[in-house]
Amino acid sequence: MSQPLVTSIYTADPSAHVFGGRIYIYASHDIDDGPPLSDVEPFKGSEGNAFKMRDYRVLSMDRIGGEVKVHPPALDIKDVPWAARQMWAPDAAGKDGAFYLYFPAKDRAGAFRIGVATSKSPLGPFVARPKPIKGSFSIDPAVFTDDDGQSYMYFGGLSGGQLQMNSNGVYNPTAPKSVDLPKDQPALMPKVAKMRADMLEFAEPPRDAAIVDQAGKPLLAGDGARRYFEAAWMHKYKGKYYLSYSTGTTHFIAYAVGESPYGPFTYQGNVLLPVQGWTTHHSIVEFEGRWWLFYADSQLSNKTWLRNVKVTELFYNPDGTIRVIDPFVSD
Ligand code: FUB
Repeated sequence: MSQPLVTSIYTADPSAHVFGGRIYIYASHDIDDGPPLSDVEPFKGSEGNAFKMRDYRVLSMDRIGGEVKVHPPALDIKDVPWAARQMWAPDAAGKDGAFYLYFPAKDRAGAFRIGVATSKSPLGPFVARPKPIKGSFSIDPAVFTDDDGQSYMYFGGLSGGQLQMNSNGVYNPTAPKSVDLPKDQPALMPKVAKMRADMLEFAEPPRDAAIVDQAGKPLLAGDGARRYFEAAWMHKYKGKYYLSYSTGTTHFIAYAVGESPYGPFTYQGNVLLPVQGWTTHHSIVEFEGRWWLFYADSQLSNKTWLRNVKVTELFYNPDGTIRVIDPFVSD
């Protein structure tokens, strides 16, 4: 069983990247800040209220197994003009010597939006743009840059992540609170949008990144063990696009493979079996010719909202499928 990478603070939702030969992990910074936020206006209907994060901390290391440095706050909610609360799972990207931190937070109306902050260093401090990305909503941004230099953002999360409140791209806080659409309808899909060359805005309206079964049919809302819930991540392996994600209520990290960054993505199976705690969130990154799964569980606190990030090696089978990882079994 992998052990927490750091124990001095609680961290979750690790998005790992290699910049200049060093591994950087952009994580949620979990805090124990009293009881869950109350279910009152303007936040009525929101869930995930125990996750009250207010800043981001970056972890870094020069190799897997090496010393893990915990860096000072990279971005604090007080320095984000539009954000009111709940800085959830972030991601980062680097381009032409600049670094971009992407993050969801609730605005003053209680709607999750996705912001971007910039820095000359992968460690920050990052300076937030005054407004969220136009046309952004929901949570869990993951920015993938293809071999041709074009970047795409994948995002969205059900339930407390509000994907079901944004079905037309317009925030509707009175949308049914139920996690899923009717069971026999196609599930809500993660969203994908091309990023503008300056990495600060979408270059197009977000569209569905369809996850389909082997027959090419969209996964259904009632297919809880396979349908998308939150925590999208994109990586490329041998020319194919691997979209991995959390199934939320059933606690798997699953994956689906496509021929284009837009999909459709055909469901393949699981990457990671359920971890300790309710949430599961990951990233997959290549470092020096080996592949690594960064993930989080609640080993240190035994509380679902106080998590710790971990890493374990990920292996492909010769046919390109991923060997399933059981977090409670060491190799
Ligand atoms: O950390 C808060 C939320 O929990 C994330 O945004 C989700 O992916 C889940 O891990």
